[in-house]
Amino acid sequence: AQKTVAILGATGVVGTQMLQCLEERDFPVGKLVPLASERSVGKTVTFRGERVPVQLACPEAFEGVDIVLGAAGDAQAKELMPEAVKRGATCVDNSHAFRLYDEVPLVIPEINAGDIAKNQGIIANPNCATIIGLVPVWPLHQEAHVTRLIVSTYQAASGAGMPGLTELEREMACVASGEPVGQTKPFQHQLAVNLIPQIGGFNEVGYTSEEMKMQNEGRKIMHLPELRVNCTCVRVPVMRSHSESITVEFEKPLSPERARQILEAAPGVKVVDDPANSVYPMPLDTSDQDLVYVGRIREDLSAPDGVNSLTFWCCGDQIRKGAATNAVQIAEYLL
Ligand code: 2RA
Repeated sequence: AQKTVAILGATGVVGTQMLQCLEERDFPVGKLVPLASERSVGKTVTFRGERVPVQLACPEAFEGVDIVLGAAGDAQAKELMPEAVKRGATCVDNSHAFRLYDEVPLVIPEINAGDIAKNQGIIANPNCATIIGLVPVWPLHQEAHVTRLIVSTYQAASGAGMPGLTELEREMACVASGEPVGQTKPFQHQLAVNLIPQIGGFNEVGYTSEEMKMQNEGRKIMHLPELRVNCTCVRVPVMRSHSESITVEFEKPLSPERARQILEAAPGVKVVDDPANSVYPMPLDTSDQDLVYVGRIREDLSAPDGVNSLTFWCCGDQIRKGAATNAVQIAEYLL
């Protein structure tokens, strides 16, 4: 049956991508309700070739809405998602606001689609780096039981939304022309020809909020409360794909060859791994598509005797599988 679908944050990078995913996946949208803040009211979005006016995001806007795709920040999600649920909608929210609430399923469909049915009106979309890292980890876990992850992420500017994309483009132009970069918002420092080892704020033991998401969300999604995670999240001068170097410790032995075999059959994964010919995942190849590319699959030479450990490299589109596509895939389970 056709659904009335609202997109909260319809004019942002993720909201715009959600529209494109709904079209591509032929989602049964009977009526589209694009919602945004005051400054975007009056704009239009294009959906199935038609221009649809953007409405003000407010509680009343959710009257008659069946499904809400949330692409707004934590504060607006916290204020408006419960209002939408009150009016009978089911929400798939991409903000961090509800991800760790016990009553809110946190879902990557390739891993825990079964949790969707437990929702009480809100289903949370995980953080982009969590999604891109766990899509390949999960099938390996199913065979060899993961106990520990050591992750370094190389996160694209798009993670900071349109402001991140436009700032990196601006800075690259400055560097090319020899002009001083000047301000660096939304980043703490200049990103062009640089790396910034900070995404979010630091906690009292020196980890950022982004790094703690990998541990806290990973435990909830994979139902592994004992999972041990050490994560370092770095902002890199790349437009829209996140990359991750992941070392996985397992209870049982798992060879690189067997891991490659498992990943070649895994949902949402594409194995791109021929180092002898310099073939491996790269952001230039993974942008604007929905699969997580995995390569550099190899034994962890540093593993102590008796510890089963593998290392691999993966890349995925942060705006698509890292946010919009994953949310629409969850919404497909609500039909
Ligand atoms: C980032 N994961 O990359 C955060 C939010 N998208 O900035």
